[in-house]
Amino acid sequence: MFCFQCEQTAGCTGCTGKAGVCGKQAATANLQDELTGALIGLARAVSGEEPTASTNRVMLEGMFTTITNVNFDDEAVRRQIQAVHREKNALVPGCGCCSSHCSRTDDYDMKQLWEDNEDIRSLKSLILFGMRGMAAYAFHALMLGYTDEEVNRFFYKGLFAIGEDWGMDELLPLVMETGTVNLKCMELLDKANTETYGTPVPTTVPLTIEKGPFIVVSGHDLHDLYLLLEQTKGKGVNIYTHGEMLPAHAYPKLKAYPQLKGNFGTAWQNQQKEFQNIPAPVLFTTNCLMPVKESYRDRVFTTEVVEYPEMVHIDDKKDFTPVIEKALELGGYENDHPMTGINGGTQVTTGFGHGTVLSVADKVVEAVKSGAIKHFFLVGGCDGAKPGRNYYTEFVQKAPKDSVILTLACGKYRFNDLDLGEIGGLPRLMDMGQCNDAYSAIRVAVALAEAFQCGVNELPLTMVLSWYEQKAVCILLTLLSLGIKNIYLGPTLPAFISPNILNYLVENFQISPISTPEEDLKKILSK
Ligand code: SF4
Ligand code: SF3
Repeated sequence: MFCFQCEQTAGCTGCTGKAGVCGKQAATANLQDELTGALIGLARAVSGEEPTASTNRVMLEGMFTTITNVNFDDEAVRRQIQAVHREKNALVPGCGCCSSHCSRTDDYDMKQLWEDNEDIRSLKSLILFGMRGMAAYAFHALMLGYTDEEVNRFFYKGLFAIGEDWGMDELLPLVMETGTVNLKCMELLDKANTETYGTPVPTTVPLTIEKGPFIVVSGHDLHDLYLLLEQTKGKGVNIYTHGEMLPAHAYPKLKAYPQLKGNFGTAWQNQQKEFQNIPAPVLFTTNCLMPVKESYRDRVFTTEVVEYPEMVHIDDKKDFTPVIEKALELGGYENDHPMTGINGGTQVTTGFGHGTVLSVADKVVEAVKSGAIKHFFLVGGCDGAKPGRNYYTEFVQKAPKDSVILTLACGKYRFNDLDLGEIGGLPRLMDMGQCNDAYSAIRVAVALAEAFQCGVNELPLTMVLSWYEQKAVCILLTLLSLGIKNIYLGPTLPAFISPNILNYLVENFQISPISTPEEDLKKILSK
């Protein structure tokens, strides 16, 4: 196996051997490569043909399946490969058994990519991993009935390019285009989420688990949460969000369910500790699922493209009865069970998306003009297991009191239970939502730039990002495609960025690896 798509990759170079650091076995990694190769074959078949809704769905599911911490199940990946082949055969019937085989629609062998020149491999990896992240967002939007032709089309274009013998000049613009299309995709998902469930409103979320049966629901898919809320109506089963599902509490139509009570635990990398002997089932709708431990292996359920060997999978019919029955059987805690965030806080807040922040735009602009707010920091992105991520907690703690911290994605669990007080009538810490809600941060930045009649890079705004998996890759590409400079990135730089490509990013976008909170704050604030 070879895989270097995430931040915890072995030795900061690549996972090889029997299994990856995430627990993905070599056989699964190889099958995922085979799946990606088949998707490239599908992209080849699509050039000249019209993909159908079913081709698009198979494309999104296939790409989503290969994201870190999503699918550990060989059988499931095999089924995906077969589905891709079926789609290809439907598009170009007879191509596979043609007597004058031209190899035009053949599957691609991913070894060719992994063994390519390191700069080409780097650019193609940026496109591929960025598209994997984007596929998850497009999939969530699709589940709510929203889809976009330009977004769908780009997957074929990008994958086709990966299979071609192209040079840096042809690949670099495609890297940027991945970012541009992902902005569109995040916008689509924002529209899907807010039109379906309402505009998020500031919401306080308790961390205590009330006594009695409950279900923990993890991942990014709001539609799955909605279906679960519907199916648990009047059943005496409470629902707690976990990880990236936390921002769901802020959507009016989800918030309206009385059984949606609070949030369980912290970021994904703590799940093996936090789920130990948990008296409730856990439902995973997306990443980040870690290898399941013995003490809770009878209570993990998966749905959508998440699968893990021997865990019960809820299929597309979305009948969550087995999860609900498990909750009733396990019974939950006997008494209310207080839990805290990483820093001992007993509640967190969320719901500061673009709708909320822009509704008080006058207040924000006034606070900047009066000097009450001197700087904005977007401290957001993924959390992770490797050491060095305390940087983000310390950064937030050490940021001057006249600065506002915007945050999003699961990296916020490092500091979202801290009480940072208020500034100009606004909370100093504002959670904008999931990673895809980077769209909100962009909307706010653009609106501020308009209000101050300057470019986004001239605003007193600094992005301090943490990455782990491929969704962070597509978001980073979006920010770069918008020309946003001076981003601080950590905890380490991606292994798939070659020294030459890094130089390019530093020269053109002044990306900096994080150093220490003190040094970085000094550098940022002295500008
Ligand atoms: Fe390694 Fe990350 Fe790939 Fe898992 S996803 S095999 S940890 S690089
Ligand atoms: Fe987290 Fe896995 Fe990336 Fe949506 S849940 S951000 S790491």
